[in-house]
Amino acid sequence: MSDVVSKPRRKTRVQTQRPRLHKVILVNDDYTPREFVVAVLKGEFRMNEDQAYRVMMTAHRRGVCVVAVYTRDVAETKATRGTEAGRRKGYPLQFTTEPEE
Ligand code: TYC
Repeated sequence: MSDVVSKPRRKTRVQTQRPRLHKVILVNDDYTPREFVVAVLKGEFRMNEDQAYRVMMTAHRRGVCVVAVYTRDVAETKATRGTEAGRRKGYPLQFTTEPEE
């Protein structure tokens, strides 16, 4: 029989990783009507009129605006749906995604 007794490890570190969040970003363009952008933000991102108007105007003035953060799948799905809503009407509206730092 073996007499080797190994010391138990003093600490087992259990680390639960949170999923990295991804930003959905609204990109300005010169053609999509403001009211349409507001309607897409309300329909796809559960914003009220006031929130949607502010986000639209921020993108309009600054070029881009972060709309919201989600897990990667949700962010990509919402960005695609928003972009497609514009394309169906012939607008170049664009939503992109980017991982949070
Ligand atoms: N710049 C557009 C206009 O003047 C409105 C607009 C705002 C379009 C934000 C896209 O992400 C956007 N009609």
